Amino acid sequence: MEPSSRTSYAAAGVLSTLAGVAAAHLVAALVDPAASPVLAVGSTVIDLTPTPLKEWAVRELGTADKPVLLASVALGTLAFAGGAGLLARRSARAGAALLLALVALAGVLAVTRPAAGPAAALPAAVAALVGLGVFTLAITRLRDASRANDPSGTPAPGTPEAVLAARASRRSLLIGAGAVTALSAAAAATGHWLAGAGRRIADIVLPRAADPLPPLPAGLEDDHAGISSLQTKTDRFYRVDTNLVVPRVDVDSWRLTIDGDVRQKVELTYDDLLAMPLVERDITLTCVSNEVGGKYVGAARWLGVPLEDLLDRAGVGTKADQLLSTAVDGFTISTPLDVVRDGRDVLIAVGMNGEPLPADHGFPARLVTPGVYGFVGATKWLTRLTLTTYAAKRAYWTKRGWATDAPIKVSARIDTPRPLSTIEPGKTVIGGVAWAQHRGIRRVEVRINGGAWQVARLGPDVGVDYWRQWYLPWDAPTGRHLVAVRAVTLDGDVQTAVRATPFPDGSSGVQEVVVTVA
Ligand SMILES: Nc1nc2c(c(=O)[nH]1)N[C@H]1C(S)=C(S)[C@@H](COP(=O)(O)O)O[C@H]1N2
Ligand SMILES: [Mo]
Repeated sequence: MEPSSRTSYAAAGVLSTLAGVAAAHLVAALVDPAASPVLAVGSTVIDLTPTPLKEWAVRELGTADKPVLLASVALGTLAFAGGAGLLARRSARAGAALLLALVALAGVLAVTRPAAGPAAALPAAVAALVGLGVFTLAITRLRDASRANDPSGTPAPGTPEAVLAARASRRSLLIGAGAVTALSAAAAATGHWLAGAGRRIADIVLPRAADPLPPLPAGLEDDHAGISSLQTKTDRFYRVDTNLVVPRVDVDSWRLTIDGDVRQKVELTYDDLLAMPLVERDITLTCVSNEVGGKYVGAARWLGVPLEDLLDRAGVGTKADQLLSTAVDGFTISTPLDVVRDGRDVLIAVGMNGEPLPADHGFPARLVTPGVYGFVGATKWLTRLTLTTYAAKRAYWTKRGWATDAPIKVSARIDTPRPLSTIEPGKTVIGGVAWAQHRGIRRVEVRINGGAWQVARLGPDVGVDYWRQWYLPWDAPTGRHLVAVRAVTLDGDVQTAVRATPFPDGSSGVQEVVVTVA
């Protein structure tokens, strides 16, 4: 066989897999977007990833962790597909069997997802049909082509007829491959477009709060460049979740159900929810994976229905000790019932910074619980609230060893100067944000080169559930300096210097940055 033949067989495996995956993606868009093979495999990898590896990925890759994972799954799949193609050079049946095994795996994973419906197997079935169809066709063509080059075939090798025949068969193979690629791309793109259709978020007009908050005061960022803005812009708000692609919820068929230990089960449509009295609250969210000085924290104005109003409608029983919230994809979060019922402003939020929640942040509705890390109180794409017990049900992260109750630890962050930066000597400021949600910040202190803790000036007070901007004017002398910061809560708790990793209930320690003044 000619040297290019191995490549051709491997390409046949890869192309037919691409065709199968693309067709499945299109069908998935129509029946159940998350059942698309790539997503089903990727999501399972996420769920099975051990906690230390996940922590590493969040730390080292940040929000790039998901593209990296998707690319790895895609590369692994294509390598496997290429292998199946090579195998088919010896035995077409063995190659096909290998591909079928790959599809079967994706199918099983799609069907066993927590939120999988009866249609979840359909995309894999289509992948098998299309993928194996293209594969069989391609392998048959390749065999014919190599037979045409074979000395035993007609016409005799080396004759002009043979050269022409070989060229023609190569051309038809290339055209076939091109057609498969183009059709696959079209199918995948259509699938993507379909999955994004429905009532568009941008077309939704939210009602106003019954008692709207005044606009926020001017923040320190106006006077001191580098300090995080008092309100985080929605498109700059950190995003943390287990989703490879965020759920696109069809708001017209979406329901919020409150069940479990309640007097009566309550079911609300999106419009029912919007018809309830809405409130506005300024609340800062923090992720438990945030390292000291990290960026997984953001402050926004949320519009929503007080959770208490919904619980009152349902009538909470006496047995429950946790509020188990479930997202549309089956992801779960447990929030201690005594936390959500202690009078704090827990919301079923529908709006963020004056707009409907974007898909990334939980459209159509999410839970917002001030004072606890996101993994115990900020369920996005919320669809069910179940009053139950910790003995009966364990949530996604609880099953993986993370804390059941996780109040946010007091923490201060230096935004400016940047770590390891070089700044000019003379008058400048050291500044940033500090948070201790639901306890509030009394004081922020800065220490330069191990000297005394100096009290920083604070920005506007937006309430105990919100972060506080701070700055310390500094006449920076030339040299290398070590700057540290810590915060003190309203109830006098001083941020500890004792370091803790994010696992299992949040990081601690004091941030120190090295700055060169020259
Ligand atoms: N459905 C769902 N909700 C979720 C998560 C998730 O993985 N899935 N992650 C939680 C975590 S760990 C955090 S920190 C917050 C982050 O919210 P944000 O992405 O809007 O900043 O969402 C929480 N809600
Ligand atoms: Mo988180």
